[in-house]
Amino acid sequence: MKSKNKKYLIITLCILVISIVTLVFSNIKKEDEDLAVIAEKVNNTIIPKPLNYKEAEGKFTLNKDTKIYVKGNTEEETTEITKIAEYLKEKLSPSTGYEFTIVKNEVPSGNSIYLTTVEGKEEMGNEGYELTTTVDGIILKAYKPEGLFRGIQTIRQLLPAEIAKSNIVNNVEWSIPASTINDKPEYPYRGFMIDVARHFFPEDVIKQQIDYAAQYKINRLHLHLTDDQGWRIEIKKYPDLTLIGGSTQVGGGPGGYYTQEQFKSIVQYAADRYIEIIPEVDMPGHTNAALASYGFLNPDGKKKPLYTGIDVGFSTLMTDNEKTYEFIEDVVKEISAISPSKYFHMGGDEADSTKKEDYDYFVGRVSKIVQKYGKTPIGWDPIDTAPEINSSTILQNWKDSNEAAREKNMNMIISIASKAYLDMKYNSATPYGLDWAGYIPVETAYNWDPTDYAPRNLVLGIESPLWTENIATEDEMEFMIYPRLLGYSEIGWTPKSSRNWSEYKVRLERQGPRMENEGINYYKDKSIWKNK
Ligand code: TNX
Repeated sequence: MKSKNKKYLIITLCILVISIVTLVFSNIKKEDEDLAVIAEKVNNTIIPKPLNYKEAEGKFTLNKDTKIYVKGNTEEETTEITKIAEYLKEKLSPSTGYEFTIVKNEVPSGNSIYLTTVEGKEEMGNEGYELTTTVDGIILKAYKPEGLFRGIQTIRQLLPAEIAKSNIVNNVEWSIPASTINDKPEYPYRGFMIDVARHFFPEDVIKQQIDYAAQYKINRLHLHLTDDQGWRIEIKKYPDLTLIGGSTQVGGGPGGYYTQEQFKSIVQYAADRYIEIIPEVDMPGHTNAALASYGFLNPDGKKKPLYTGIDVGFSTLMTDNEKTYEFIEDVVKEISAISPSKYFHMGGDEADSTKKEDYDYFVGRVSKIVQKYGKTPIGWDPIDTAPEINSSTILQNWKDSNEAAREKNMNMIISIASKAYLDMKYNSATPYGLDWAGYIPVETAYNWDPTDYAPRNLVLGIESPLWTENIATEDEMEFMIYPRLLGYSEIGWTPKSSRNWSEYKVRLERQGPRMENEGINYYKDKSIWKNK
């Protein structure tokens, strides 16, 4: 080829490559912009994103005469729905200043919010709902009261952000765009976890976090009640577990524990928000607080010293001693009696001081004790690798090592550390938390799916754990949980095919003022909230 021709060819090729690259990039950018426009237009900033949202003409505006009507299929159901109406009223009254009189078993006649299970369709499932807003009012219909509770979270988010304030706000038009929403969750298990063992958080802090999470349709809170640094639940037969084992925490602070009455009160508070509390007693490792409370749990019969550092993997129960199993049975029995959840979490992680064969024997045997008290065991991996563990136990998968669980057809809760851990820092500037599984910026927290790790049919749902080695106050806790929990709630609720980061980001931005008005100390990520 002549050198002149060669030159032309190279120039043409270059132009072609540049054009393709420009085209691709401009398309990506355009897609982002389109999505932002869509989110703007539909006025739908709801998180988690509903399955179906159709906007219509007009709007419904709340005023001082708006009433809440309730009607169930039975008197009992009407009573339950009345409680949900009271909850709604509690959320709408402070900022609007309106009274929202509740009316039972009457047909609503305009200017109303009607909560009903009458004609609620079975295919909606327990948590699904249908929300219709016209100029006359709102009709929220569900198969079960639980679906109504999820639906009122949508109502809250359709109102202006000032609704979340706790004082009266004047000069706001409290309107909702006319629309129809059909909604139900992708997964039945959408949880978060708080480690109250490394740092103790009192009852009122836990209740506050439950109430915050309920607005994003979270339905499980797993409490990590015991670890090396603390035992946080009263066991009547073994008072020293809390008197000694609950007396400190990481860093040497005073620690604390829940009495059984306090635990029951947390369970009830959560149940009123359709959130199930799942108690965890971590074993055979992570047990120093128990070993420090009772000599009989140790090979030499002597109590271990209390521990306030943050190492893991150094403690173990004696797997070959009958006293250990008697102790566990007593503990499981007392907790099961005050915990209505069908699940009991038996830990099983990082038992680095337990030989593998002892670990296998131990978790197999403890899973049977748990079942004896009517509960389904949940365990962290590698519990699935123990031969006696089968599909009647649920794996909480944090390490992407669920091969045995797949072979055994075990259900799984997905909590992959590098995606779902609320204690991982957002970036190098995050003042609290850890980074052993990497940083988890808001986008990374959102941009994954449980089916990246396990087959769809085995996935029960997702859970995001907040470990608290480095998290000591409620403010720090909220900073780590929010806004990432909103993304996790959407991963659990909204089908993968309807989720997209660029569009989600627009909705998330709009949630900022709501969280702010509620007093949540969220991390104001500059890439989302530009002017904060
Ligand atoms: C691993 S994840 C642990 C916890 C730590 C956490 C810190 C798991 C089942 N065990 O003991 O608190 O890492 O991120």
